[in-house]
Amino acid sequence: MEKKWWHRSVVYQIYPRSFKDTSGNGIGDLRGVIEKLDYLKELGIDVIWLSPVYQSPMDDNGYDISNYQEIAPEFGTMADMDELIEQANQRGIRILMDLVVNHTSDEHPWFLEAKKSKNNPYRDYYIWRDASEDDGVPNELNSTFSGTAWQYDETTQQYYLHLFSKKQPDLNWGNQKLREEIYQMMNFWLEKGIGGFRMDVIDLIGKEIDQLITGNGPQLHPYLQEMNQASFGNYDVLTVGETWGATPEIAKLYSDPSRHELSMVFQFEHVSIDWHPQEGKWRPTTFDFIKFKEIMSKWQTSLKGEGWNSLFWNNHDLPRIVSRWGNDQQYRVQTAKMFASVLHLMQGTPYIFQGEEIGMTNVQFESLEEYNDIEIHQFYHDNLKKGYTHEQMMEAIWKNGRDNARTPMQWDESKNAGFTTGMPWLKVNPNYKTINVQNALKDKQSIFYHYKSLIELRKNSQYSETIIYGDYQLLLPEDQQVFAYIREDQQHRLLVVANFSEEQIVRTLEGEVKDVILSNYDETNLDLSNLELRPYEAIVFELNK
Ligand code: TEU
Repeated sequence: MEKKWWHRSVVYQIYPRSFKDTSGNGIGDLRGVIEKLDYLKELGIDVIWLSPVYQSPMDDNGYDISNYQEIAPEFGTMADMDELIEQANQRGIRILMDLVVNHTSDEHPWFLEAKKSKNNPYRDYYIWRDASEDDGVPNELNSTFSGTAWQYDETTQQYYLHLFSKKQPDLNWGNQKLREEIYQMMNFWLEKGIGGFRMDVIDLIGKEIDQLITGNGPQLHPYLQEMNQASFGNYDVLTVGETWGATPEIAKLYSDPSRHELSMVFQFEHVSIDWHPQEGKWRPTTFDFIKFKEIMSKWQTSLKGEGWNSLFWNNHDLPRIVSRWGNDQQYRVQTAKMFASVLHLMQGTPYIFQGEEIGMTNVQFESLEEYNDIEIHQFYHDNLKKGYTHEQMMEAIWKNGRDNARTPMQWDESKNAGFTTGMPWLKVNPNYKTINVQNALKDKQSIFYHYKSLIELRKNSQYSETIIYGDYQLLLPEDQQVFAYIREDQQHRLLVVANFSEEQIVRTLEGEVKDVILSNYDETNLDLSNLELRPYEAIVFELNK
């Protein structure tokens, strides 16, 4: 497989609204990102994925775009954006823009035109259908944010499709003119020197609505090949698709280099493992550790040589990993480091979501009003109608609500965690006095420095090639507490062992320890035949070959 710069990269996701506010309006901004570039350089990442900063009515915090080539005033100006790209590039950091082209805002000029009349030239940029025979919605498709995916438009007496909120009408990718306009817009950004795109729900663009096909439609891959040819294929950039329905076989279609589509995709099999098959995250089920290891390992082995993995625990839609599957109280530091080690030594490109590197946790707001996320509010109301109780929904929101990830970044122990001098748009997690960047940077044993070491190992050590390209093998697949795997190439044999439980346990593993590369406890046991593992202990060994 031809080597690419992004095989060696570590990406840091910024949710700009919650990162750093410099204007005092309570909303993070681009100048805040510029201000913190040196912090990110210190961590060692070399790519930033910037969640949307384009002009938007902010119904879904920027995932509803009304102008792809303007910056939302609350985030700054295009001059700030240009400066960010340049200042980042000077530090060897590339910027990935979030490409949200499954839908626009209903305030995008295309949609404002489209809804004027049935024969408006922009009508066909969106998806319109007549009412069904019984005068109801055209079909049974639902929105990801609950309820029907169809919204009636009085003026033209037709419904339009929205797979997310009704302020996010879906674009009709079957329209060639629309596709060309999008490619031109992508080239506008590529010419500015960005490092690539993260592509929002890209698996939906090939949809066949009348056959009720949304994800993985028949035209999806032809469109991506066309997009590649008309835009980013002419640049040396990273492209990562958000693909909820991807299996390894599907992921290869996107990321096999010979197909000229994307660099890699985000798959979600592991992160939806404890969600109800139909009702999703609002009805959490138990976490099946054996299945979890099986899924992680399947992705490691099946893309080998034929595609590329992206590695992540968190993003702006998911709960915080330490709270989700670890212990965010007594063992928060050990847990955070354990999850980091297990992920960062796998094959693929790791992604860190802002705050993960200091072990930020989920939040529990008392009342629904304190939450901002549109998905939380829509599901709360719809599920109550379906028979869920208030208590049940609040529990589910505490566990899996998207605002867990979106509370402001905790910089220091000053008011509002140093995020803003104004009123933050979403309340700061009350634990900010202990969990913050200032404390993390002062303490050489902090989670931050553990991440830094992992990045250093991947990018700049004698083990780099083994970590990036080595083979993967799962050990102890049936073990209920331990996640252990080998990474190996001709030079090195690495063993990663992690205790996913709060118990002190002993295991027997094969091999002789040559070196301890990294661990999350002070002293490490070296005898693999009698390996004691403390709560959430994770050790990375080099073994004799
Ligand atoms: O997310 C896609 C998506 O399907 C999520 O809404 C997800 O299903 C849900 O939050 C479960 O956690 C992308 C963006 O990442 C998300 O922020 C946007 O709201 C959505 O697309 C629409 O653009």
